[in-house]
Amino acid sequence: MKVLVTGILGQDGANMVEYLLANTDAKIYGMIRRTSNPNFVNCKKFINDKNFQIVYGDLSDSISIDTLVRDIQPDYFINFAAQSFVACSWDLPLQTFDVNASGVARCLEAIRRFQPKCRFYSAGSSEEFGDVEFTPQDINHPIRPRSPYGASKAAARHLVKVYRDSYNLYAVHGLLFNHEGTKRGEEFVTRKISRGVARINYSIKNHLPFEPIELGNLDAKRDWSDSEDFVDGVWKMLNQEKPNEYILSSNETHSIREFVEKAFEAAGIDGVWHGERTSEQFSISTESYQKINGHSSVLVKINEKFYRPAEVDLLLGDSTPARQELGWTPQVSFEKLVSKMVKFDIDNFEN
Ligand code: F7E
Repeated sequence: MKVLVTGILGQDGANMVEYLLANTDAKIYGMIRRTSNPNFVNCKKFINDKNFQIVYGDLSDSISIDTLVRDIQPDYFINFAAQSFVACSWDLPLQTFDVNASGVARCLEAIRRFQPKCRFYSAGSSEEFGDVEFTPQDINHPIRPRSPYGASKAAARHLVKVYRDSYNLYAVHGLLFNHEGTKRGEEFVTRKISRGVARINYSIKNHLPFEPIELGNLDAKRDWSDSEDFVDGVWKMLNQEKPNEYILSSNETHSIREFVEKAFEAAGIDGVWHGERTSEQFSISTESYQKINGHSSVLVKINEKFYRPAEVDLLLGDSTPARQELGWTPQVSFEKLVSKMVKFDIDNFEN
C-alpha cells in the first residue's frame, strides 16, 4: 500500500505520517515544497523511517502533482498542504485560493487522469461555516465563509463533490473544527498562548521581568481538539465502503479567554481579568504578585493589530455521526489539550 501525504512539515501532515507508520505497513511518500530552509522539527520521529520517503512537489505546480501521482500510483492521497493561517488570507487572497482551492483541483485532475482508484482526502474546515446560522454546526450547515481562507476551503469542498459525482472518484472533504497540539505553528492562538506561558513561567521562576502576551479578540469561541485524534478520524473517513463526509469536532466550545485562563492555571500561575474591551488585561493575582514584586504583573494584554477584518464568532461542531458511524473516539479533552501544550512548551523552553 502506498500513501502520498502533503503538508508533512506542518502539524496535521506530520501527525498523519506518524499515525500511518504506527498503524499500517504502508510506504509513505511525504511531499514537501522546495525552499532554501525547510523546517523538519515536526518530522523528527519519522524522517529516517525505512517506510518513509520525501518527494518534492507543489500544489501550485500541476506538473509536479501529475508526475507524483503517475509515478507513485498511490492508493491514498491525503492533502494537508494549505495556506492554513486565516488571518494571513486577507493579505494573500490569491495565493490562498491558488493553493487551497485550485491546488485541490490539481490533485483531483491528477488522480482522475493517472490513478482513478486512488482515495483522496481534502482537509475541509469549520471556517467554511463562518457567520453561523445555527449551533451546533452539523454537515448540513450552510456555507457562509468570513475570510478568503474560508471561501477557498468552501470552493475545494465543491470541487471534491463535483469530481466525486462526475468521475465516481473516492474523494472526501472531511470538515475539521480547530485542532491543536505540540506541533502547532506559533502564529495560531493556542500555541502563541502556550509558548507565551512558558516564557513568562521561566521569567517568574528566575525573578526576571517579562512582557505580556499580546492577543486580539478574546471573545471568539472555538471547538478545539487534538490533531492526533483527528488523523485517526481522517483515516477512518478514507476507509469506508462509500465516500461519506463527516465533521470532526470535540462538541464543546471555549473562548480564547478561557484558553488563556486554563493555560496559566496549567503552569500554576494565578491570574485575574480587569479593564474592558481594548484595555482589558490579565494580571497576576495580588497574592502571587508579591513574590515577583517590582516587575510588571501583566500576563496578557490586547493589541488591536490581531483583530481580523471579519471574525467567526462562534464555532461548535456536532461530530455525532463520525462517532457513531465511523467508530471514531477522540481521546483528548480540552483541559488535557491545554495542559499538554503548556507542559511541552515549559519543558522545551530555551531562554
Ligand atoms: O484563531 C482569535 C482569532 O488563528 C482562533 C486554522 O487551523 O482553525 C484554525 O483557524 C481565534 C480567532 O485559528 C489572536 O481572532 C485572538 O477567532 O488560532 P487561530 P482559526 O482562525 O480558528 C480552522 C478550523 C482552520 O481551518 C484554520 O486553518 O483566536 N485570536 N487573538 C487570535 N488568533 C491568532 N492567531 N493570534 C492572536 O493573537
